Amino acid sequence: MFTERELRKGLNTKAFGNRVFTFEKIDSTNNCARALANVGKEEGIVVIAEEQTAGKGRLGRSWEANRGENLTFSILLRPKVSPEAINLLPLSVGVAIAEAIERVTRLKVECKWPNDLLLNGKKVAGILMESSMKENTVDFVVVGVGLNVNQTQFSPNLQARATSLKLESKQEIDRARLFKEILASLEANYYAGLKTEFKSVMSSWLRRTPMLNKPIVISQQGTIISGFVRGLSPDGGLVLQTNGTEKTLYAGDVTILGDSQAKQSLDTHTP
Ligand code: BT5
Repeated sequence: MFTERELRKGLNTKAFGNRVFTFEKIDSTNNCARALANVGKEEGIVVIAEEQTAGKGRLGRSWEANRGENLTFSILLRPKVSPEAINLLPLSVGVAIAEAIERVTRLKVECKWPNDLLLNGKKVAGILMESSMKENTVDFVVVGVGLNVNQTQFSPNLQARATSLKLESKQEIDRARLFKEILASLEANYYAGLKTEFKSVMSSWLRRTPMLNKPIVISQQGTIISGFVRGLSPDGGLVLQTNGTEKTLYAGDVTILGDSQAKQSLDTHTP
């Protein structure tokens, strides 16, 4: 099991990871980080667990990760930005993690809106942001990261869609080293992002996405919308061209269509 000492040794950050709470088993690192936020803990503390019994995704979905093989952690942030700006924060986190993974593995990481990282088209990481407001300002944000590192077997429902750094690089990854690279990268991107209310991250995110000008289908709690991705709005929404008009979407699950699927479902949306 990780120890705080091992995870902080050689860590090159100012505030991120100044305290690292390590757990063998916990319900969800996001829940724990939120509880710590509610008792006034400072920005930069991290909660990391070898196993989560109720790891969460968005909208009540679950995050599955084998014990001791991955990175599942949450970081507490108290960004002094407008509430609208925090929609861009998961994009900044995605870019930061992608950069750290590339430094350690040389694999090419892509960003998928709103909160996924992909390797060869498969999901390698998910980001879950939970925020709390006080009098119309941001009180705190907990950013949870689930990253598949050395896991090589996934449950049947995930097998076709999930991958890990080990599966793609054919190498066992030093999780503690990767964690420290990620924290340093997160901190650098976060401080740089604060200066522009995270708008500065948009160009790096767009460079990393396979979605631009591609046909997609987006599902929003039962409603399905299809169209071509045209970019990001200034507050982190996905700009979609659909039936000749542009729409900005703020939530949903995206499927990027392959050429043959695109022809079938988007004949009427040719740009
Ligand atoms: C996410 O949600 O991708 C955000 C996941 C965040 C997990 C971290 S772990 C540390 C922290 N503590 C928590 O409790 N959570 C955070 P979403 O976009 O809703 O995707 C969830 C979906 O991804 C599931 O419904 C599955 O289809 C799929 N999935 C689950 N586990 C996966 C895995 N290990 N790899 C790839 N896909 C997975």
